[in-house]
Amino acid sequence: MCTCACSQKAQVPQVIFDTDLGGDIDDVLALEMVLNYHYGGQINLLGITLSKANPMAVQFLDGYLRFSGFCDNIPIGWVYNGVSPEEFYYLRPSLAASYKGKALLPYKKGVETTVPEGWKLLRKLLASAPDNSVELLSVGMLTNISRLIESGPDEYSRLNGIDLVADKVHCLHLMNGMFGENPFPESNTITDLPASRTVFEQWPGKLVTSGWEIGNMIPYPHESIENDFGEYGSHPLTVAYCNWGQMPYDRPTWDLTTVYEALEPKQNLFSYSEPGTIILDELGITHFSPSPEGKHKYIILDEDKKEEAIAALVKQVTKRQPLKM
Ligand SMILES: [Ca+2]
Repeated sequence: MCTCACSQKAQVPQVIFDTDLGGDIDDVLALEMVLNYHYGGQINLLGITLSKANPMAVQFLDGYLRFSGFCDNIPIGWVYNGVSPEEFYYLRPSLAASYKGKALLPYKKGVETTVPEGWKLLRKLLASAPDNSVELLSVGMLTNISRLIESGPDEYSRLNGIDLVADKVHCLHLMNGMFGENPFPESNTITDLPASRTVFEQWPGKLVTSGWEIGNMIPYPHESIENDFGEYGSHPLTVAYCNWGQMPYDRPTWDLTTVYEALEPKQNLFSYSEPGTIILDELGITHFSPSPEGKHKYIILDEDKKEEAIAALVKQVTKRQPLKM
């Protein structure tokens, strides 16, 4: 049965989720969080764009949306000619999985059908959104976001990318960079470094990022994977998780922290740095310069809030579970 979270659409945050689903497993958990917020009517999910350049990512996402009851209600865009086509571990086995004789991911869309360019879909969705209304979340490489802000006027908007996001996006929320002592190039930053540098240098509005160190502080408990999603094999999240690594393992919650920071109303789990400017150097190392007029912030988690953070993320990931099959 298809689901449409149609009520109170105008009163809740308008959200676009950009993900490199198909790489690390935390994207699947973050996707489940976003869908649960949408299902619960707490957000209006306008669309999802994929920055993972493997075509099976489209099939996985489309199948996952159908498994979750959303059918064709949520537009999908894909990063054509992206930087990371590697297959990695869970796309193929998840797409091949079945439960009680039915495909677990009953996809209909693939890149050979009519899946638009990620940046083009972003332009379309932003053009029709109210001014200053969109929370734009990106938890992967910034290829789609970079292409968006470098785009020119088109059939959707007379504005160029910079002016379009300045008008429509309330805040850009990222999982990107690393703050604190001994920083190293963070994976999302370095995998498409030109795109990352373009976004940090040219994004015209507010930008909040969750650095590598935040998600790394909060391991997702494997017990939740084992216990909260029904019988093993009945949910694509658990099939993907168990194919990404050797169970039992507790994966850091990098992408989940971005979703929680962006979408949890009045969240006081994380605190924020002072305002400033984030710069990525030519090696992909993150540098932060505080300044009162700066538009960038990064999030901070106090050591004594770690357990609270784990519980909060698990609660949102498992909100709809177990599904009735
Ligand atoms: Ca990711």
